[in-house]
Amino acid sequence: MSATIRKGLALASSMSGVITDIIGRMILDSRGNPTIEVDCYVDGVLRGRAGVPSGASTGSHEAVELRDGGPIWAGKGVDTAVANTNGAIRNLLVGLNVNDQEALDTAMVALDGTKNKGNLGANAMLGASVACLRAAAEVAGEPLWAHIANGEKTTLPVPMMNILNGGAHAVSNVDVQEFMVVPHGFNSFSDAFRAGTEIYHALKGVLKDEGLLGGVGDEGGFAPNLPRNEEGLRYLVDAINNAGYAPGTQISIALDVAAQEFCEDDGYHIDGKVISGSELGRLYSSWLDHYPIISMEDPFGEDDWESWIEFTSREGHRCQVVGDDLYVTNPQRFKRGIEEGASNSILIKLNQIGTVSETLRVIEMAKQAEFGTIISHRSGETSDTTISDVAVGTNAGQIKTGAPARSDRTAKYNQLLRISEQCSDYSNLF
Ligand code: 2PG
Ligand code: MG
Repeated sequence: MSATIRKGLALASSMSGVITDIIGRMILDSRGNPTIEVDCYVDGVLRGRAGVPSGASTGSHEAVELRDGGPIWAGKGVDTAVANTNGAIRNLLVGLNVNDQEALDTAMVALDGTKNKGNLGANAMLGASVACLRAAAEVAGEPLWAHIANGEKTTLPVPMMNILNGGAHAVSNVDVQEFMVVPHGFNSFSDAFRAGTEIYHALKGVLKDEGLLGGVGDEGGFAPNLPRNEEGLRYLVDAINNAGYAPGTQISIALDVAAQEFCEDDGYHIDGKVISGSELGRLYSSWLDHYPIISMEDPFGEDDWESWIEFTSREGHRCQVVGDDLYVTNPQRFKRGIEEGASNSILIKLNQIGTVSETLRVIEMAKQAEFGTIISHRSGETSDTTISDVAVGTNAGQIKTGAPARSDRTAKYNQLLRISEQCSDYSNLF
């Protein structure tokens, strides 16, 4: 045996899984705002790196994203969060074993000591948590999705592709934040993804013909001004037809209304009118009658439980009703939603709660309650692709990660294409 091989074997057998360093730094996200990147070193080697996303239409009950405030970076600096990563979090995690994610996350939660992660910052904590997760998979020599699955069932998710952007993600008059196509009538992820992408390009043609093609929104979808929100549904159906697919059987529509953004004290401000939660619910019912919509996210404000319950009990049988700002991936809020029948599905965002372990527990809660689960990006993203592996590894069934354009969005879809070479099971839920 050569000396080099002997040295290599000795090194491998001495690999303990001990975290030897945690390094946080500022990087820019897809909107040009500061965010955090964290590196996790195990036995002296860089094994895991994570980039932390950031929302624009954030729920007020989300865990705290620590920003510096002040004049620099328009208040969005992350120097304090980076200092927390390189100080308190590093001190806590160095010396612990990377394989026990639960222990690492529990220790961080205890160190933070607040209910909303306001002390260390959910952005700092999530960066460290995901960097450790990625490092553990690397040390184990497993693909991340397989490491997360830990022997349980895995599937490629149905993609929800946001091809027309409005709300807080676009400079337009459209209130509804996301008009998505859901290519569900296919036998593989890659066929579904191709169809959704063809429709994205077909929509570009439809909007161009109407003189409505301008820029794109934060998630890569087109961002036209429209006379009424319903017109967005019409254009999506036109694009589905023009691409040669069957609306309803092969391709359906999902909306993220993000209604909190237009929910005021006097009611919901939509299409230039002010209406009640019940009236808004009836508007949605008429959309459900006329368009192939299979999923409605955040149809009402984050604390308007009554309207959620009324709508889910009337329409939950024909449409997925998804809580995002309503639940903020928080087990307490989600428990209430399950008990009261406020929705039948939940959107999962790691940075809303701040650690990997807590996220996985909420996904488990959803499965127990037979709720649908959608793993989601944020409107501000990095090149990090962890959510793709989380979607496969937890058998979540659905992912939403924007348009099939702009590398912050395509990074996630491209990772799913890579995973599909190894894991061919496709979740065909609808
Ligand atoms: C949402 C997300 C992602 P943001 O509302 O679901 O699309 O947007 O990250 O701005 O909250
Ligand atoms: Mg949402």
